[in-house]
Amino acid sequence: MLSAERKREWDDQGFFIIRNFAPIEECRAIHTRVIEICRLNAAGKSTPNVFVLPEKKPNPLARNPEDSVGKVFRLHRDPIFKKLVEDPEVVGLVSDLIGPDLDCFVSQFIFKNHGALGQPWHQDSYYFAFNTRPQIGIWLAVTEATLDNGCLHVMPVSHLEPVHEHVPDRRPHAQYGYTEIVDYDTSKSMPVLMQPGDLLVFHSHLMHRSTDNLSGGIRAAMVWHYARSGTIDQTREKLCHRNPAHDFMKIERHRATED
Ligand SMILES: O=C(O)CCC(=O)C(=O)O
Repeated sequence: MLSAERKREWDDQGFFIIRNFAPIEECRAIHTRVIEICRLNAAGKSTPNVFVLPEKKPNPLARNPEDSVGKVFRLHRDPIFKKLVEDPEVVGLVSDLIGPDLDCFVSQFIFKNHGALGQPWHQDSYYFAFNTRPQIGIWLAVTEATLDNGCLHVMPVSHLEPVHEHVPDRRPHAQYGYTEIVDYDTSKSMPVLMQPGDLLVFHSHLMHRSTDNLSGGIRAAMVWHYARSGTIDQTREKLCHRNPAHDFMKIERHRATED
């Protein structure tokens, strides 16, 4: 399923983009469901397995509960998101990269509301203390992602780097857990401008960041990660804490023709 061109991009750059992967209706349905989860959460009704992380920076334009949410984690057992992470095309591509048996172990909807800070330069593997590598990240644009509203920026070829030291992000209002790479020249990075439904596939050593949302609207994305099945989460042993965002779920394979 992985074309020779995408395989080359993967090997050479550490990522590739699939334009128009998801129809706009699917992006809207995802967004609607996550808003519903935020509103239920604000009313004291939690959704099984899911947790909602407030945005650290107050949003002066906030009207509804979701306007003050940063991220919603552990969505991949909820039916609409399960269907997404088990999408045969994505699973096929990822299988070609890391093997046929996969787990999805983390998923998050990122609101990035007006004014929210971006996430500084990092490698996702820094956060994944596992016994297998790489993990594969999927970043689906739910809204447009622009320079103004805080799109991702990637550093091509940095997937060949080891995991660098990450120092705490000390900006006021930095989101919980943000850390930063400061020992690598990222001046040749490139922005990843996306339309709703575009999808980025990236290596867990690829250095990437996002910038602040300077626009009046939101820049929403659905992000999830795959590891080889049987991967052991060593977060507790190596980092002396549990990562509450991790939730390993075996991916069921569906034929591409099935709905
Ligand atoms: O979408 C963003 O603003 C940052 C996402 C990111 O860097 C990540 O999920 O690792």
